[in-house]
Amino acid sequence: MNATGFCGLDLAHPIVNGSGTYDAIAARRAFGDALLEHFPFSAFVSKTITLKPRDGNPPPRLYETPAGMINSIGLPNKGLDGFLAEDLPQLAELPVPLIVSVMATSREEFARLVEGVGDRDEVAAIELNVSCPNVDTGCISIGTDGAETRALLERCREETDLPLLAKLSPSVADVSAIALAAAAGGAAGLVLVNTVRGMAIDRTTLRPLLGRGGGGLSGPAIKPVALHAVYHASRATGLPVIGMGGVASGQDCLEFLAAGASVIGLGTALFRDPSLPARVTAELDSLLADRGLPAVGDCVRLAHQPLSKPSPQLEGMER
Ligand code: RRO
Repeated sequence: MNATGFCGLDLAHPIVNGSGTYDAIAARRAFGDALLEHFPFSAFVSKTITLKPRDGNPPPRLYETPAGMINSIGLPNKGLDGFLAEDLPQLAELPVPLIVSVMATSREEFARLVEGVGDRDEVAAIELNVSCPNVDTGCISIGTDGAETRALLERCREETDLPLLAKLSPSVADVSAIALAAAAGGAAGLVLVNTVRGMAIDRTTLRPLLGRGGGGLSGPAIKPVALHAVYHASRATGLPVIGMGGVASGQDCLEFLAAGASVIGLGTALFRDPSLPARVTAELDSLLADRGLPAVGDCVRLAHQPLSKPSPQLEGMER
């Protein structure tokens, strides 16, 4: 097991879930206490919550593409009060740190969410989702604007001492600029990337296939986009990063670590293979051991080393 640190959290290994891709409460119902004994992630990230309850977007909400998935889920959730009363007590029983993901349509609404979640001992960090592609107002319109992103972080910092993580969209002109703005506002870490804006057309009706029109593309199709964002945002800010986007193997994890992530999120591939976290964690352990890298931290940002000075860990290895 490759223990790692992230924004002051001690994690048993570097594999977590991407927000909204693993329902730990349903899994606990299905597997009982066995889930707690063998919990697959080193921290748990909640589904993004909003201030008021939401039903989500009209169906269809999911569409499988040749190399991924497009979703238009639209944040169905119980709202802050429902989350605190019903979900938080159950999530607090998980044997790992809890990261609560929040999204709002304005700075003040974000601040109210951070205030509501931030004074709960059960919560280890808060993810500010400024990158959901499936709502009309706020959120991604904040996260595509550096000044708005910085102001949001500054405002939310007033409400909590917990680490604030900015979850950013790759659907921007310059993700490093947004990442720098988040850092300037006081983000402790970054979560990269949310889904890429996308669309599917029904082959018969030739109308948009998803209920709301567009959606967010995830899965193997976006791995290169995600690696690019992690590499550049990590390089620009030096902040710790949770990297995600198409991760389905230990090798994928290694690449994200080299690009600059210190923690890796699993998402779309979990829907196909619920046993993925254990496999990926074991694969990563053995890949790091093969390369003589005793700790996850030894691999983080290896890709940032200048070309003229190859990493000693690569000597004697096939390229
Ligand atoms: O719920 C969603 O539709 C959703 C969210 Br909150 C998000 O952050 N990213 C995404 O692809 N879908």
